[in-house]
Amino acid sequence: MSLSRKLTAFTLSGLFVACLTTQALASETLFNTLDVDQSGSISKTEANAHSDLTKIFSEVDANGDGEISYDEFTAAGLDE
Ligand SMILES: [Ca+2]
Ligand SMILES: [Ca+2]
Repeated sequence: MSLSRKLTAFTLSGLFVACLTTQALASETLFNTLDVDQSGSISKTEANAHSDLTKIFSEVDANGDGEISYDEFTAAGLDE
């Protein structure tokens, strides 16, 4: 690996750590990861990939429309 490639890898890992340590950014990143199709909400299908989320889906979906919005996501404290 060349020196410039090593530097690039180091910078990228540094950015990743910076993201993880920023709470607001981390919760948004988590939400975006779960929202696979980037529709702005987590559908039951998307939640099914995560058994823990499937179990609490109906509780987190406060308005019962079958999708978890970002507001419902943060209100449930899933970002903590
Ligand atoms: Ca979605
Ligand atoms: Ca909802």
